[in-house]
Amino acid sequence: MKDFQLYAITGEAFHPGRDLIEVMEEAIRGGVDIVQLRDKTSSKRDVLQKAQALRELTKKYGVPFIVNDHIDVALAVDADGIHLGQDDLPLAEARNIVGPDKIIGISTHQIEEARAAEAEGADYIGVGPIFETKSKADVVDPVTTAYIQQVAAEITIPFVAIGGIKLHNVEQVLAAGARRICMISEIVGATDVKAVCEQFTDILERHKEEA
Ligand code: TZP
Ligand code: MG
Repeated sequence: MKDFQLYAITGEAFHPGRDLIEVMEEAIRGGVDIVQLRDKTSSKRDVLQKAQALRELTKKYGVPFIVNDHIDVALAVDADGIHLGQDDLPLAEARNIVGPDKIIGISTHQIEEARAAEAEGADYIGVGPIFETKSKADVVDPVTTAYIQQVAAEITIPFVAIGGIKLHNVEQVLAAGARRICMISEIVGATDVKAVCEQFTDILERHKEEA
């Protein structure tokens, strides 16, 4: 898959009164280089409609588009991939459905899950929640930056750190070995979405130069 560093997940609850596509376009213009539609409450039909609009937007900017949970919606809109949790369809079954060319990302919370995802052919893994987050229901306890260090030392597929990442703590995440970061609230809940993404992009680029 095309590499990425700044991953934005949708979270419409964080921008009441603002249009989903407008917010995500600002994020992309600020440097977001992969977008995920995550919607745990809307009807399938509404998720499909949002996915269609986001597919159009991401295609315009050449940014990969991932759909959380809904494999059927991902296929219907020709998304670039899907993101699955530990309780979703097993990777092998999902791979059978989407075929070899789609990106499959898996959320992991411990090194055993990361090893399994790598062995089973995931394209990338999520590593988190690093810090406390209010953006996910029934979330497990923070795994802390110690889990980033473990994954960085052992796992060879791309991994993205997620969960409670903010401008004020992102340096800890990068110092632990993460090169890709993923956020909901800090990005889509920002007053100036583009400016926040530009700041994250600058931090990531600076870190690359120092590495
Ligand atoms: N998976 C692990 S933590 C999380 C998800 C979807 C929520 C991340 O949201 P935020 O607002 O960046 O903490
Ligand atoms: Mg899921």
